[in-house]
Amino acid sequence: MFSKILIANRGEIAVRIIRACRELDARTVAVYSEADRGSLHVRLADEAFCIGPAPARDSYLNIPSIMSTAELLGVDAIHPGYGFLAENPHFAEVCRDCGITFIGPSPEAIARMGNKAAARATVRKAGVEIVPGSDGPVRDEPAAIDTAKHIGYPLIIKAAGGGGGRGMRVVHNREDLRRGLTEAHVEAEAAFGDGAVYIEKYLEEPRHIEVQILADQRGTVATLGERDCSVQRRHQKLIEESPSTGVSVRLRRALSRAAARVAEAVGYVNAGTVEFLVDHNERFYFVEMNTRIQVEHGVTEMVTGVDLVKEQIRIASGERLTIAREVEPRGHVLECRVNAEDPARDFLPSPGPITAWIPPGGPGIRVDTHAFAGYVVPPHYDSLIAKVLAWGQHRDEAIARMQRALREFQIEGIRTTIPFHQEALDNAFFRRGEVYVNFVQRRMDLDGLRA
Ligand code: MV4
Repeated sequence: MFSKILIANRGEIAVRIIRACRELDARTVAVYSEADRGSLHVRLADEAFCIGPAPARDSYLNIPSIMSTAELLGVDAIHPGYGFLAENPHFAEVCRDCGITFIGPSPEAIARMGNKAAARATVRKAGVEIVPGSDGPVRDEPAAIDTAKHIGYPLIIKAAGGGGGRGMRVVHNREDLRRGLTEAHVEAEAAFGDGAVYIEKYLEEPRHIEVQILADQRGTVATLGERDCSVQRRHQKLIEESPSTGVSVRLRRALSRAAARVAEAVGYVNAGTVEFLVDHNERFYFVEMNTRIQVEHGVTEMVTGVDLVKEQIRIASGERLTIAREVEPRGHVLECRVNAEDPARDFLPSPGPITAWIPPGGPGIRVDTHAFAGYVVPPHYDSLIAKVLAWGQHRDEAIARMQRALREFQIEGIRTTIPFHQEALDNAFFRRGEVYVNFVQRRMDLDGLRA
């Protein structure tokens, strides 16, 4: 086991990682920006070091600053959390070159899955179904038109360097396709420094289902069931749950096997998530793989009892997996993301001082947060301030506990997404488990929150 670990992140995930390190008896180094001096991760770590000004590119994305801190303080491993440098193959390589363990997959696996067009090719070769579409990036307009002839409209154009919904556009005919290709290419070049785009058949009303995996250095892959992340708005997930109301025991087994095959195909080591779109006929298609711990990992932890962050660290230190190859869910878990945003004003960010803070508790509730009374939510980073998770023996109990927890949660000084969650949990379609990626847009009336 490592003796000292640097956490190259901030917010609730930095706190979560410090907790795992403590339980594994590893010392911790927090790094922080000038905006995060008073942050909880700084207080909880054994040592803390300021790595630069507030803008992320000067601090949490500043590789030289982070690496010199790591060397100065003599850490043997770095945990990147999610976001920031977590899926940067160059950073993983720099760690390797410095003789510091990157708690994550190899730079090669990150790069392979990071290029979403290359990932499709790899996955298809492994025998897992992908959404029908282009083989790799589209070469030019005639090639795109040819692909469109084979698979038909509507189509979706995606950026190879993107992912998570960034830089996608839906097209309905040949004219759309021409225009969309040019726009997507220009946008992708600007946003990701890679103009490559690929095409898929556009699925109308899928569920977003992702399978959690853990893979150790011996090549053992374990699956830990799925999370349904269909409740999202503009590609920001808001509610996640496990198990999915749309996944039967038979489908879970098929998804799990497919996810394990994907991991094996890239020699994957670490925690990872294989994302699928599932249609109304239980057909499923690989869309991308995330090579990091995810925001919503706690859902799987609560429904399986496995501590994913500790497992990541154990795996990176060379230990073998000791859990079952296919871990089954027990009960039902929901997670609501509490963001410092005003759902009545189109989810406008709402940073600033938190004047009152009373988090919920009691049976079945877990709250992952870095906030507290007196904490000032900085405007520089994403707006997640807490994740409320509720476990129940059945989905109805998990929903009731979540509703109870959200009523208990007292936050003053800033606006939050709690009113959105209360509306969603009351929604008849949600309660029946009828959630697809267009749920928020199609089934919710957010004007009601303006009152
Ligand atoms: C799709 C899709 C429909 N068809 N791909 C969004 C996140 C990214 N990981 C995959 N995403 C999607 N890919 C095909 N072939 C629908 C989504 C999608 C979505 C699309 C438009 C508007 C909102 C969406 C919300 C979730 C997923």
